[in-house]
Amino acid sequence: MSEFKLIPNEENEAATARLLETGAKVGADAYQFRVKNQTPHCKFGEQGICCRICSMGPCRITPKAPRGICGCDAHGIVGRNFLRFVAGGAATHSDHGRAICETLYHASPDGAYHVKDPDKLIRIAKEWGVETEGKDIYDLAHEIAYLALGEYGKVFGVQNWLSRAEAHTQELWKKADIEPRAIDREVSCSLHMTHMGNSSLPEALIRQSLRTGLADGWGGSMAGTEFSDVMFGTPKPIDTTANLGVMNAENVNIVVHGHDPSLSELVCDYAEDPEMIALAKEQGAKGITVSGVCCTSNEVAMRRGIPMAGNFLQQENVVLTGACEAIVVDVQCIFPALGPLSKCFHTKFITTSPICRMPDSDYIEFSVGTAAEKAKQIVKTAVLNFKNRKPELVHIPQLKSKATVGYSLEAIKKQLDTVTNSQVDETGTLKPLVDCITSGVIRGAVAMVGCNNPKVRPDSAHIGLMKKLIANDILIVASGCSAQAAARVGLMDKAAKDLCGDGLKRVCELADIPPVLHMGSCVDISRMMVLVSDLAKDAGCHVSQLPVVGCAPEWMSEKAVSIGNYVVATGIDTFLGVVPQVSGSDQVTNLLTGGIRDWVEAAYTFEPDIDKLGDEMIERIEEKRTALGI
Ligand code: CUV
Ligand code: SF4
Repeated sequence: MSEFKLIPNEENEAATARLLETGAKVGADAYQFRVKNQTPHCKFGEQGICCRICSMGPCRITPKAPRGICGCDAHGIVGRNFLRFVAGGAATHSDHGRAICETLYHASPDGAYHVKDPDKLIRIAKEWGVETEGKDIYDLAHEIAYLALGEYGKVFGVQNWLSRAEAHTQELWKKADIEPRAIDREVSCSLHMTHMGNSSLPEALIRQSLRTGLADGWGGSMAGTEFSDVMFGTPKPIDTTANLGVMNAENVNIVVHGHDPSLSELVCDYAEDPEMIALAKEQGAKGITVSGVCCTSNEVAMRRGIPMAGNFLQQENVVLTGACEAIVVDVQCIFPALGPLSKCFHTKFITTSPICRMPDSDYIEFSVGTAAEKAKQIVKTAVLNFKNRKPELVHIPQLKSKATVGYSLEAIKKQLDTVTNSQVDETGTLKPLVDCITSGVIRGAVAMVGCNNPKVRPDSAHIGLMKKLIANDILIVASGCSAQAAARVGLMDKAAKDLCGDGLKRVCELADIPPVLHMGSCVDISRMMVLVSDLAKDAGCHVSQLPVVGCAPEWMSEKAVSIGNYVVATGIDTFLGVVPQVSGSDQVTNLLTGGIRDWVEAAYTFEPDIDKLGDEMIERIEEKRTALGI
């Protein structure tokens, strides 16, 4: 009998309820209340049939008014809205990637940013046909960073990294005319196509949506992942802890939130500085605890074992503990609510990026040139704020799980090698995994990704699906807030093997891995794209034939839809638990859930019933196995 127990969702929910009691004492607002004020949502918006891209409108489609003033029908309006949604997401991820490239361009041996993984840099240089022999590693870093920045605006040609895809995938992209050109061009072209009086043909709009998604996944996000690894190290398995109990009532608590590791890495560095720790002790604290929220948390957890306080919908909770000296943010997925909320407590809400300016925050602008000095200022501000804490408001829920994280593709290959003791080259092989899948010891794999969303009982879909899948011998790779949902209940504890079917359990024991592998932040879904491509190459089949699917059961952001598009366009069936705002057009819906299969051999399934969603994924995996004859 298994002795291992996950933290039940009820306990997490009780912890949130208790935190909201503290909030009530100080007059704090919270998303749970704002959801009530915003429901029911606008029906036109929900179905995607409101158009406000020109000032003859806004126009809304109804049975009595089937066309906007310009004559655009529901299909054109829904398709344009969808494409704009994708463009927003692709722009966001890719701009994050660009910031990483810029940081690398300024890396220097005596500066704040270094080349920690020179081997990876050299591998990329060889891939891109850049001479490496006899070059200083920093000169090479600057050269590659310059080329990478050029990918955003390259004049002709398509994204460099498309060549990593399996050959058949590349052919499909070419045939469907969705190979992404310059990253910025695809985003810009999407805005152009959706301007008043341009495309209203669903097929053209969805084709561009896929292309723009690919510019993200195989362009901007991949740059974010690869060059973060070059500078901060390629993740390797590392132990950490997760859930709100990682905050420490006796310490100064700094919470990092956002996406760009350039900020959080340095904050972590300074929090370890003896001078800062001494200062914290002078203030009456025992030390300094840095923990994370959202993707920035994934970044520093994977590389340094920094504990994960929570995911997207936990961001208000960390402030509600009354024990957060500073919540330090860079870009993306940050609630503007943190401003007013932090004012109800002693918490400093520190914004740092010109991309993300918010009222009621302390703005400490962070840039490559001033990084070290600003990171120190941020840590110091937090430490000096400890004395302002109101002890009567402090309550940290005592929930904490163990997690092993850091499964980059390189790390997965290495871990598999330890099982087979095979002698492989520096980049390794996925053959042992192929063998496990072929023999049926593992039935397949699911990439669990994306946010949480108050439209779903937070994290219940992530956790429920993962439990069901691993019990059915399906391996999970996870990223983003999905990964954090898993970590905070214990699914990334190696002991969680006890919750698996016999086959997966054996693999977990042999390979010494948890059944849910943490592959990183949302930009790191690019790691998963290379993983499936390599898997297909090693298995000698196409990506679309692999018993592998993608799932974002609680997604909410534009970025998530951009991700969905590149996952599908890479040949992986993708299952969404929150229906995108396209239901107002059967043509667009049919394309996304079926028609695009003719182009990319994969499509979406929308299913808000989470149990059914799980069943359908398992069914799809088994269908693919049958088709392969395994
Ligand atoms: Ni980038 S996009 S809430 S932090 S996964 Fe988390 Fe991940 Fe969604 Fe945002
Ligand atoms: Fe209305 Fe057409 Fe203008 Fe959209 S583009 S707001 S449908 S007139």
